[in-house]
Amino acid sequence: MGIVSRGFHGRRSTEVTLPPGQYLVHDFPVLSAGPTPRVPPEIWSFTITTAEGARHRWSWQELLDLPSERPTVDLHCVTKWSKLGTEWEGVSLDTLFAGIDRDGDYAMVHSFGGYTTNLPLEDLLDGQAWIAYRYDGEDLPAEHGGPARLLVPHLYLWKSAKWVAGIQLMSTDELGFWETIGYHEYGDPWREQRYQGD
Ligand SMILES: Nc1nc2c(c(=O)[nH]1)N[C@H]1C(S)=C(S)[C@@H](COP(=O)(O)O)O[C@H]1N2
Ligand SMILES: [Mo]
Repeated sequence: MGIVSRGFHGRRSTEVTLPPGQYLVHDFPVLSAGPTPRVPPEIWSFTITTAEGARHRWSWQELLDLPSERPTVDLHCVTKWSKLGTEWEGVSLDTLFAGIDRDGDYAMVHSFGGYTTNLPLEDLLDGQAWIAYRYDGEDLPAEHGGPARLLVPHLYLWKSAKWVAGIQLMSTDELGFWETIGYHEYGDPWREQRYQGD
């Protein structure tokens, strides 16, 4: 694991530990597999579909009307950059899943533009994931997934789908965009699960 000096406080340095193979960046790289979709808030909506097919949909205004949280989290990209202490605002998936039948153990996340990524439902719950619409005190820029993206920072950042449109629950696991072409189905940066078989 890389030990990185985060800064100096008086004469003592504060050291932080990065996941294996990662290095620290201070800018915010943009990584998109295709063109940036422009999704006006009037058109944006977010839908949770249960394994049985029940649909729960929020408009942009309905999302904003839900209680929001302001997580400060570290980001770890599979291309090996990590960015620490990023500040977001968004709605917890716990809030969105309240009262919804959790009839599948797996989730496929869908984005405007066609991107998909899969993860276990339990990784979206218990304060681990948000639909984020503000970053660093500003509306989330389109290149970083605005108007809203999934933020699931304990997994490699490809799981944090930008321009998120919905989550489909499934009773069996299926693979998303990167997972289909060889990335790890789970993607824990601390276990360095970059590629299938890691
Ligand atoms: N819809 C969508 N979401 C996406 C991607 C993408 O190509 N399309 N790329 C993923 C990858 S590989 C990473 S590392 C992060 C990058 O987020 P950033 O561009 O805000 O740094 O978004 C993830 N979410
Ligand atoms: Mo990535």
